[in-house]
This record gives sequence, structure tokens and C-alpha cells, in this order.
Amino acid sequence: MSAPLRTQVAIIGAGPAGLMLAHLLHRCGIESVVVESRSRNYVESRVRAGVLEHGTAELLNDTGAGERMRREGLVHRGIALRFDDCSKRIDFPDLTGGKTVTVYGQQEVVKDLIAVRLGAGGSILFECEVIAVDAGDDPSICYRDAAGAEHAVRADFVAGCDGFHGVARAAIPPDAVTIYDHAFPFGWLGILAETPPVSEELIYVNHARGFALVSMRSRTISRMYLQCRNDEDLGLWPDERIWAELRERLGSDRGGPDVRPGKMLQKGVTPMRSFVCDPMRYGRLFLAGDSAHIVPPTGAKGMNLAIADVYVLAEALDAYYGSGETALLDAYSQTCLRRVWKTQRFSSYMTRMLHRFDGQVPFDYRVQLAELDYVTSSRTAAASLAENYVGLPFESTADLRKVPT
Ligand code: RFL
Ligand code: PHB
Repeated sequence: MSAPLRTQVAIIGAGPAGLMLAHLLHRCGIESVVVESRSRNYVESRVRAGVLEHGTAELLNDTGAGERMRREGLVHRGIALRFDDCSKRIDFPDLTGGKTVTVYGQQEVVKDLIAVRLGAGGSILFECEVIAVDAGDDPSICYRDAAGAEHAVRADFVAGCDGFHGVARAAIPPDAVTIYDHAFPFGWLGILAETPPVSEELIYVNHARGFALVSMRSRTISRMYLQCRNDEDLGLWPDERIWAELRERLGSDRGGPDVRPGKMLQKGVTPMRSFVCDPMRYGRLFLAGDSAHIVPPTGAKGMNLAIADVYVLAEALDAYYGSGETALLDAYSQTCLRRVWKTQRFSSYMTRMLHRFDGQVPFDYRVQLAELDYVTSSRTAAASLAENYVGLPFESTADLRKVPT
């Protein structure tokens, strides 16, 4: 093994959490090294989330990483909820004092953050898989490079931004954390296709055959989802069946938006789960993003939550390096978990309102329809949905200090 590299913060994972953390730390004058198991090309083309909360878009803008997003991102001022073959709109600016969301693919955010980091001389080690994490008083990580050679990085702190299946959370003794886990009995079959979006805004559909969602990546590329089984066999879903099912759930032949088949660019199944690891810290190891929590994608929150975590972590590390103060680091987990649980609540609410559940009886369906009717006709209820969808405000340092102990 070569002589260990030394840095202030060793970051595992070049997803939105790890890259944004490295970027924010750099702006505070704190050095980091990002270690990523996949290639640059792989992480830049991985299709995942697509909706940026108001605060996420603002953070990208305010920190100099939003230039392409401003040009290419699509600012959305609302969504539609469709049920009983009728679409009802939720108007974000009207209900939230002017806030919007931006539709911009996660892989575009990843590309932009990599460009900004490398442009500033930052260190991102691609195709280097972290195989061991030491979270003790003298923390370090060990990684294996593409040629199979092993290297160590010693650091003051380790940030586990390595997603749900990473090594960081697994390095914490099981009795030091409480895990909250809930698997939903269904997943989403997601497609990316070369066809113009069927509507200017996203449409979330509650249909007797199951949930559907139409989203987009640009004015010519659509991203759409169908509720399916968790273990759905994609082989049973030739393109024609997907288009027919989308048309049926959207009511294309009953006055609904007209789904037009186009070239299928990608198909995949994402299982739906909720997961929280509490606390999100063990010694000098801090978990952020999917390594600490997963939300079902119905509220479009996964990536936004990852960004909110590292915003809190960067502020805490800045305070530590600025004055030696550890209060914000000590409050990190509690501060993040307040937002995490509110986001779990919202994502679970959206999921339960819009999906078909096994064993659901007609009574349950009528209650779902009543909920949809309520949330689209009561200004108070609509404002609550809109407030959560555009994103709750980031915790500021002043708020961090108010966290109850
Ligand atoms: P990421 O993006 O998973 O990044 C973690 C990074 O860590 C790397 N890694 C390692 N690197 C070095 N050594 C190791 N041992 C490593 N183990 C892992 C990985 O290669 C990866 O690059 O986590 P992060 O940064 O916390 O960001 C979170 C978001 O990615 C996530 O919340 C969302 O994308 C969730 N999600 C979706 N959210 C939505 O809001 N809408 C969606 O449509 C949506 N679709 C998805 C998704 C997540 C998916 N996953 C995780 C399977 C679709 C999928 C398939
Ligand atoms: C997406 O565009 O991928 C997307 C949009 C909204 C969601 C989930 C995914 O709730």
C-alpha cells in the first residue's frame, strides 16, 4: 500500500450528496477528497431523480453551480393531480409566496458539480472503491483502485455519501443505531422516451389500475412511470404494452392528455421503500443522503434531501474549522432528522394517496378520492401540499442552535 493521502474531509461517493458537500466545503476553504467506485461516465449518465426543490435550485445558483440549470432547466409553477378522469392543478407560486420547482435531471446536477469541482482543482478519484472505513479518533478509509492496488486516505472526518448500498453505514456497529424500515408492496416501472411531454407540467395519476406519473427531462424527452410489482419482470413489458397502459391510466381516450409513443431510451424498475438510520453520525463518520435515508419517490424528495443534509454538514464543519466549535456537528443528526421525518411524512402521504394497495377495498379507494378532492379544493390543504413539494426551508445556523436537546 502507498503512503496514505491526508485531507480534512474524506468523502465516499460522487452522487449529489458527496459532490455538493465537496463543493460547499471548498467554498469555506476546507479541503476534501471524493472517492467514487464508478467511472465518471457512469455517474454522469445514471438516470434518477428529476425535480429540484426551490432551495436546491437556489443553492446551486448561489454557489456558482447553476449556470447550465438556469439555461436548460424547466421552471415549473405547478403540478396536476388526476383522478376520476379529471385533472386538478396545484399552483405553487400562488400558494407558497412565489416559489417554484425546477425540472432538471439528477445526472445533469452531477455533471455540473463534477465540472465545478474539477475546474477548481478539486480531487475526485473515480473507479476507486472504498473497502474499509475506520470511524475512530484517527479516521481513515481504504480504497481499491481500478488496477486493484489499495490505498488509504486519512482525514479529520469521513462523510459517508455512498448511497443506500454503500460501506459507510455498514461500518457503524448495529447496536449504535436504530433502523426504521418500511418496504412498500409495489415499485415503479420508469421509462425515458424520445417523445415531447404530454403536458407542460407533471401529472400524478390515481387510477383504478394503479398510479402513473408523467414527467420530463426536456421539451423532447419524457420520463414516465407506472406503478408495478416490486419484482416486476421487464420482459413482460414490451414497449406497446407500456404505451397502452400509460394511455389507459392517463385517460388519453377519455379527454385526458394524449400519450404519443416514441423511441424508448431506457426502462427500469425501482422498488419503493422508506428507510431511516438514527443517528446519522458515529464518532467522526457522518452519513448524508441515501446512505442514511430513503424515501419513496412520489414526493420527488430523494436528491433534495441529500442536498439538504450536506448543507447542514458543511455549515457544521465550517464552524468547527473556523472556531473549534463542535455544537453544530453534535446537532447534525438531530437537525437533519427533523427534515428527514417531515419528508418521510410527505412522501408517505403522497404515496398512500395515489397508489393501489393489495387488499384495498372500495371504502379505501373512496377515502383516497376524497383526499384528492380535498387537497385540490381546499386552499389550506393545497397550500400544505405545495409548501412540502417546493421544499421546506433549509435549516439556517440560527435554527440549528435552537434544536432542542
Ligand atoms: P447516490 O446518488 O446513490 O450516490 C452514492 C454514490 O456513492 C457511490 N458508492 C461508492 N463509492 C466508493 N466506494 C464505495 N464503496 C461506494 N458505494 C457506493 C455510488 O457509486 C454513487 O455514485 O446517493 P446520494 O448522493 O445520497 O443521492 C441520493 C439520490 O441519488 C437519490 O435520493 C435519488 O436519486 C433517489 N431516486 C429518485 N429520487 C427521486 O426523487 N425521484 C426519482 O425518480 C428517483 N429515482 C432514485 C431513483 C434512486 C434509485 N436508486 C438508488 C437505485 C431511481 C433509482 C434507481
Ligand atoms: C422524475 O422526473 O424522475 C420524477 C418526477 C417527480 C417524482 C419522481 C420522479 O415525484
